Amino acid sequence: MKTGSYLDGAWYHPTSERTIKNLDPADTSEVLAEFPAATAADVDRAVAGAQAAFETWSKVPAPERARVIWRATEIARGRVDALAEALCREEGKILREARGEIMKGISVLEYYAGEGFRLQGRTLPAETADVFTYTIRRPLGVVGLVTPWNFPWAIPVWKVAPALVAGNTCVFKPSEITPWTASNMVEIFEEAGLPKGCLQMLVGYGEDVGQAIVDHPAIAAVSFTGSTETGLAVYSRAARRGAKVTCELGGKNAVIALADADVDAVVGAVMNGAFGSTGQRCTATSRLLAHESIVGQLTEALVEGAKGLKIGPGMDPASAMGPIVDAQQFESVLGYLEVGKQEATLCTGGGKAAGLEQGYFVEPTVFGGVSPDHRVFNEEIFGPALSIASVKDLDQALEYANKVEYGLAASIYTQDVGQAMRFVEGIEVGMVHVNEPTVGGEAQLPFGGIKKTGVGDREMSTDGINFFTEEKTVFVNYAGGAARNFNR
Ligand code: TXE
Repeated sequence: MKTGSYLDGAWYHPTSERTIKNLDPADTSEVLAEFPAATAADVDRAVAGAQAAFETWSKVPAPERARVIWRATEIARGRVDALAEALCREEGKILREARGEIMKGISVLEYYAGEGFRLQGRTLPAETADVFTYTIRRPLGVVGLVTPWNFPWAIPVWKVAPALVAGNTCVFKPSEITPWTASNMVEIFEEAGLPKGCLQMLVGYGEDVGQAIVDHPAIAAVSFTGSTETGLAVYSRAARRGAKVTCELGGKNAVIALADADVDAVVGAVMNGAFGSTGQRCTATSRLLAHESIVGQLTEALVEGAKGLKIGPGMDPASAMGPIVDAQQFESVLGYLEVGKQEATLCTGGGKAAGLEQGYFVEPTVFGGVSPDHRVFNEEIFGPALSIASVKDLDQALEYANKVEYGLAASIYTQDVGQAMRFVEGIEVGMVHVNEPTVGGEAQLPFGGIKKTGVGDREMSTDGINFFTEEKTVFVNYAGGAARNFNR
């Protein structure tokens, strides 16, 4: 395992006093590695190296840049098991989910390798004869990428790949909780032949290295994923100095089940959405708004499902749900479970998992009788906790679903196409599902949300390329010097 930062094409051990202890959340006596923490001073060096690299990388033809991404895809494909194991051990999600995340990142790499052959501008008609007008896309320069721990492979990949293929160079700060997986990604790009300085990684703390990236005058754009509180602060600081910013933040996603819903399908989707990845997904299903005629039946089935989930270390093939990522998140989730017990009805779970005291394990938890003024209805818990509320019709479901300050994903279960389409129109989110779980995104589709979930361009798809480029509009007058007519 590489345990440092990566600067100018070499692994680098910062000499700061602080270290970052990488613990196994399934067994906190297990220290996986210690990383020396990079500091704000290292950001200057990282930016200088990235600026130098930009001079050559931005001039490499985009299809050639794409081939580097393609080689990274192939290398990653050859080491799926090792990547998944590292992810499982440092983040905690079960091995099957970790593998799924690695495969998702590989699809994103494939997609952006293809985009290198299509970095297209637009050709549009001019108002004047003999004038040719079109646009071209140009990279921004050095970009800053700050990522969270919950998808420590997929999120870095979906920022780094479009940034690089578009011709930018990157200063990347992974979450201090998951530096092992981040290092594995950097190693893959190194082996793929990415020139030195194009991807600078600093393993360090948010308030130090993260802040210095956000504030650095030579960083042209900041792409951030994390909490709403930090993200909004990042947004205002970076925007104030004129940088381009995109932030993907929290969620409080609802599944709506109307009276005619396929109950088994709802149960499957909610089990996956609420408890998959231990609920630590921005697209997690944290609310079920069920029609009053089926709310009892659904609650019963979900409670039974939650009780049957085998909790345990992600590396154990028998485990269906792993631990919470670290001590701080563990305390925060347990705190919310206490809040839920005070304000709603605890149907199952509600605390630490018995017999698993060596790690940060909590029980899958279901709250019933939740009302829209409860905190567990409104706030992102980021753990395996589901809040169920009863609704009388689609209008009320929409009112409840839209009441929260977030707007990432939502889903409806119904056989009535008219109701489904009214939901698609009325729901205030960035990603809408019909008869599908709230979780999931695909490389070629825009990913992101509205309200306090996001600001700036969507990620993945061509939107990822748009964020990491500027469009230049070109006017070519080939009329032999005749003046254009501006006096229409
Ligand atoms: O996020 P932070 P944390 C939510 C979720 C979770 C909470 C806290 O609710 O409970 O956030 O998670 C860096 N300037 N989500 O503490 O603090 C930090 O080092 C610049 C939802 O991990 O936002 C890390 O690399 N950077 C979300 C990244 O920001 C700073 C996914 C995210 O950290 C910084 C993750 C600063 N001042 C958490 N302070 C989702 N919806 O997917 C910290 N960082």
